[in-house]
Amino acid sequence: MFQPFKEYLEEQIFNRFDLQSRPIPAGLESNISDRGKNRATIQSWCYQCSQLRKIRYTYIDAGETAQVFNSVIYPSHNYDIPLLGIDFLSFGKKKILVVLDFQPLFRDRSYLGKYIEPMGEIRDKYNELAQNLEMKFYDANQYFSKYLLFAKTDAETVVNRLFPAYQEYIQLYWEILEAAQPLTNPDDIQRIVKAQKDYDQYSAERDPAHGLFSSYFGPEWAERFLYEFLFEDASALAVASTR
Ligand code: BLA
Repeated sequence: MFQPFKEYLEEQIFNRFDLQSRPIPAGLESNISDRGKNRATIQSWCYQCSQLRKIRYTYIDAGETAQVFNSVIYPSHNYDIPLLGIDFLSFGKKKILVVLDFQPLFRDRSYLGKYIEPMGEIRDKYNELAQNLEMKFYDANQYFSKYLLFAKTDAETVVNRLFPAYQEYIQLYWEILEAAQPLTNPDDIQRIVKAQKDYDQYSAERDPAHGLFSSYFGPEWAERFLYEFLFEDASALAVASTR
């Protein structure tokens, strides 16, 4: 279902950047859960280049039961620009949830004006994908922008509307990256290191996929996948007792 989205992202990053593979901890690159007819596979890829320190994406294929494409692009620490966040989920073909955003690291007006306002024009073309749904796991005011695409939708809309919207958001993301002035002051760079780390901590603690990973691949694998790969700058100790 989301394979063309993965291929588009790959085509973009391979052609635009001088990519190097970024290692994925042993055992976390892929996994297969075989419970009779409910076979599920998960596979992840990770790259880096001078402007982007971590480009990761994951595909879960459980046939009709579940298809997921999830990705986060982390800019290098000398760029203060938002992270690109993608979370497209389809369960049993009927329940399709899509989220796409430039995830802001800061919320002051000048930051939002510079990096989030430009999304508005695209967002306004895709009203049906911006449904103002309530968030149950996350806080919409942390690491989400007001122009995020967030919708419960159907397969036809995924093809006809989400795909062009996705391409436009990604193109705008490259434009913002290209226009961004690299930071040189060590204190400014440290501020980004901390903000990206806080994002990982927040995301690891709230990730609604923990249960999904755990049910397919077991709780130990799920915990490792979250803290050693997806959000590797988060510390697991802080939440060990809450799960
Ligand atoms: C929701 N994301 C979800 C849900 C799952 C995942 C299972 C709950 C769906 C439901 O309501 O039943 C799945 N999350 C994943 C997977 C990975 C993951 C498979 O991290 C990793 C491989 N989530 C992101 C990113 C964004 C994001 C980058 O990982 C930003 C665009 C958003 N996911 C997001 C939001 C929701 C969601 C906003 C709704 C959660 C809520 O209601 O609070």
